[in-house]
Amino acid sequence: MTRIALITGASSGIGLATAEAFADLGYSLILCGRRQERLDELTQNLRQRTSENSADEETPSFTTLNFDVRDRNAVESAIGSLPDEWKAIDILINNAGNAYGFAPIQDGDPDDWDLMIDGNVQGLLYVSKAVIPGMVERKRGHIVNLSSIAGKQTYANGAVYCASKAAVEALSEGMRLDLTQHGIKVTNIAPGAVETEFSMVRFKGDADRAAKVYEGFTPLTAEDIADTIVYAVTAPAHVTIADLTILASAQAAATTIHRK
Ligand code: 8X3
Repeated sequence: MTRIALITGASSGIGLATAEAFADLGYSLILCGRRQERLDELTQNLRQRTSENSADEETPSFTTLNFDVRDRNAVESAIGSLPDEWKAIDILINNAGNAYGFAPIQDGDPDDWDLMIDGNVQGLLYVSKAVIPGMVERKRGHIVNLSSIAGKQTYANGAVYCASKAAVEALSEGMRLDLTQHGIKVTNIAPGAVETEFSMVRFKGDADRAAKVYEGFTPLTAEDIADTIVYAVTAPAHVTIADLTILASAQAAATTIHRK
């Protein structure tokens, strides 16, 4: 089998773009998400894409795991159920995560807070716990955690989302401290404004409000972030890309965007 990568949140946005970029590299993929139909569709597309692209090389394989990262038992049993040929995961992309709601702390909805902390922090930990011990045993691996500019700069109305991403920053550092000695690389990726379903989820389906986030400038695409992830995972063995912040050229800081 070719190199194996497990990607959470693979059914859309940065996860999906990373799946495509990795398939082009010939990696075999464990595509994880909550929407099985989307994962099936993605698998079909990737099979077609790789059969067209890889004439001589070994064709990568694809499999799917359907779970919500917030459900600890589901995470353990899904990843634990992988057949032997899929167990030796080389690369873990902790991408699943979302923002829910945009409000000052006094008006925040605790259900939204639970979704963000449970998904962005606990979920990342559950998946990591299911994958890291095997990497330690094999003495190799690469973990890529999707943080955000929001993990480095807190902004108004986003306290809990920013806190959840600040936790991801700390976990990336902590993982690197614990795992470097076991031959495992850890990369923290902190994107700024990327046009995906992110704002639709944050604003709970308010399409006009979501569109306004990306008005008057050229935002990043999911593919831009996938490119940086490829850069990190294809770096030479002696190089760790520890932490990358990627902003749109019109974005100077989390909430400073120069719009036309
Ligand atoms: C997404 C980027 O700036 O909307 O994490 O928080 S931002």
